[in-house]
Amino acid sequence: MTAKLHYYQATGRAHAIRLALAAGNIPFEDVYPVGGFPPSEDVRAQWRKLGGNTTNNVPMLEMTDGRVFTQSQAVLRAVGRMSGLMPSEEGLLYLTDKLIADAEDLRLESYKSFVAWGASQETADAFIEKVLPLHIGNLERQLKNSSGDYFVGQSLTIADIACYDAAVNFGSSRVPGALDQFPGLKSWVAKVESNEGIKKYLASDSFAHLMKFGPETLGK
Ligand SMILES: N[C@@H](CCC(=O)N[C@@H](CS)C(=O)NCC(=O)O)C(=O)O
Repeated sequence: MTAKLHYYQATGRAHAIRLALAAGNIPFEDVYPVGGFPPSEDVRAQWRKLGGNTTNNVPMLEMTDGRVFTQSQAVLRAVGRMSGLMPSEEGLLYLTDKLIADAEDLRLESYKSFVAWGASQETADAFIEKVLPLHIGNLERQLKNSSGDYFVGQSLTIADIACYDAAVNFGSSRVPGALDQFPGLKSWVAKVESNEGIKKYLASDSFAHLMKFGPETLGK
């Protein structure tokens, strides 16, 4: 038996969780809604039954021992604790939480700029020209302040995974070249991708078959 990650067949809000599971060597399988997107009322009812929330339940991680985790940021932290990707020192915990929130700020801005989901071309263009560079620059600034090659010192933590997901899946995959002005982040991206578990996952069929956010999401 393996853990089940309930979400759409897309990167979206589940992807940092997938990367953390991969880096932490926690086997998992993706469970997609029958009928795809948008989910049917039956699917939503199943998610509510399993996750318990009357609002949003996916991404939702169902563990082999029956525990079910919802809310992407909380799921990411839970996986971080299970897999040793969460720092233990108090000061480093604050920094980790703060970086996860910085990543979420970028993700929220990115979601606001999807032309296919109703954003104006003006909003999409502002994302490309101003909003994304602002957020990417803020990440680069903090990476420079780190005592090591990763955001929180010398080893990979869930802060790196959250920032990687935001900078790449919600940033440079939508705006190719977005990291070109940020050499520190560019070499850090290569480091994150060289993690054994992440490298294997990014080369897998499971990853290849996911819908990713590309330049077309910005009306280009
Ligand atoms: N705050 C939640 C938001 C979850 C959310 O908005 N999920 C979207 C997909 S990205 C959804 O379709 N949820 C449907 C549902 O759970 O019923 C989280 O971060 O997990």
